[in-house]
Amino acid sequence: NAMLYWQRTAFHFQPQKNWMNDPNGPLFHMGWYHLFYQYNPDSAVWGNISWGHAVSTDLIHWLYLPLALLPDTWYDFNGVWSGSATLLPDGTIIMLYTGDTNQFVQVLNIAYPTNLSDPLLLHWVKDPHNPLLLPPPGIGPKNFRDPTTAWIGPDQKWRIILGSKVNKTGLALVYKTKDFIQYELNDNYLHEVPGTGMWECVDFYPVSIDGVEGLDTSVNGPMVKHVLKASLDDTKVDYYAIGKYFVENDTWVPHNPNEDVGIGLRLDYGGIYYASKTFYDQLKKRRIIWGWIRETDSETADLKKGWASLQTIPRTVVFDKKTGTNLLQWPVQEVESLRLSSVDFEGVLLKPGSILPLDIGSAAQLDIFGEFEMELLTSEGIGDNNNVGCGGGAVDRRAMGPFGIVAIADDQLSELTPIYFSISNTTNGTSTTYFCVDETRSSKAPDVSKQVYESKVPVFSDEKLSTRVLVDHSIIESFAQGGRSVITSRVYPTQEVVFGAARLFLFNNATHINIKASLKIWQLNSAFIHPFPDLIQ
Ligand code: DQQ
Repeated sequence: NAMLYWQRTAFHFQPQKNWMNDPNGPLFHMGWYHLFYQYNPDSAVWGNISWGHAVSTDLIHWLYLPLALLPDTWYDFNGVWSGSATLLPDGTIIMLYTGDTNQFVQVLNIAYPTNLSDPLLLHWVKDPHNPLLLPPPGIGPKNFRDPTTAWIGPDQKWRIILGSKVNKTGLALVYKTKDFIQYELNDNYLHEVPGTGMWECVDFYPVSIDGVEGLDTSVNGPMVKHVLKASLDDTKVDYYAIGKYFVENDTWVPHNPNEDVGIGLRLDYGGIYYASKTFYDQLKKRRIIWGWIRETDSETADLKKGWASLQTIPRTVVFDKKTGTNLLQWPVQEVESLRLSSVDFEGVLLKPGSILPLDIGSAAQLDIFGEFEMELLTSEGIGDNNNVGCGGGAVDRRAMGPFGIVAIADDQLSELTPIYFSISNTTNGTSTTYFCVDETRSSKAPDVSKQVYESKVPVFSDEKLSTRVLVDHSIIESFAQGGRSVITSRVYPTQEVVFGAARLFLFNNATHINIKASLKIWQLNSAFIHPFPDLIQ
């Protein structure tokens, strides 16, 4: 079926076939980036969870390797669930992971590569001491999972956190260890937030407030802030907060209690981004974040396609020094190696109520940079609409929005996905900028979930509105203001796009402003993502 074939991506990581979810244990070793992932070897739906494994020298082109870990012992019989890698100073690689036992109890396990001088880390062994930890008193057997990368304190003990909950309070348990076999549980939680429910895939790492480089996980000091991230099981959303880590008692406090973990900032406002995980890339001195993007079509469609889920383009993550309140995420620079020809558009005028095709040929694989300048035509009848946000989508007509890009559209505009800004206006002169993606007309298929995704994005008076958009068949990753806000969405166009061509447009549905748009658009090549030659699964 051509439609299902078209939806497979060209430069996003996905397995050859079957189901994938969380990214696991990312690391860099002897010239290779390793990505492990939750994988069902047998079907395009969740189950039989094993660790898939792939390697890359540039985070873009990938070679599939044989599965790294299988659910083949009593302590992970119901699944080799999520976990993280720690690289020790002596070169040892520690892989901590969650086992779901034959009794459906969540436990902590450890595995190691059998041969550290193998750059591919092909063979993994589970330690005979497994399981290392069972849920402690007061923690339910199904609420104890997803160990982080470890960091070392001044007492030379390593720390890890695991996600859990007590009643409806989401929390992170801290364990200390010297040898990764024996652990002591801290009396204090690292942090807890009432009402947020079970915390999955917690992540905890330092960011520099003055430097440009990423920080290895154990770095601390006055010029460092710590990010705590939790994936909320109840709502399936990844939330983070920035705060201070107190190593004396292993607690963390958010800088802004109103933007605590689970109630404030999100890593991605697309609502289908989950279970993200960072790692420190010691080669290029940067911190990189991976996130799992699920399908929004039906399970029946996934079974027909024979695959489900993607990983995002790996993104660098740094502290936003300008706002001082959020992270900035940006596609790793290696994605630029896929660029082919480019087209520039300078100062394209978009009058109120206009839509304009961009003559760039096919628009299924693109790297788009767009800048938008607003010219107020009249302030007459501009009104006060501070709380409408992204509203009902791109068809809204408001004083200062929406305007932006239309991706994965057909010539007749029967299917289309607008990525846009919309500015709220108040009579007292304050305004809020919203960055949005409208999926409501992205597909004629009846069994696809189609949302309007909304985020608020800080914009300074010396800044133009800017966006970068990566288009790859059924996924669109959109970044605003240098990565202050990110929205990932999935699109499943039907006949016209698939059998004609995907097109790109600009639009301005605002009533009181002209838009001047400047764009640079690259066609992107496909990445090479194949089985490692001569290695049979
Ligand atoms: N996925 C894993 C768990 C984790 C969840 C199981 C998050 O370890 O909590 O596949 O998506």
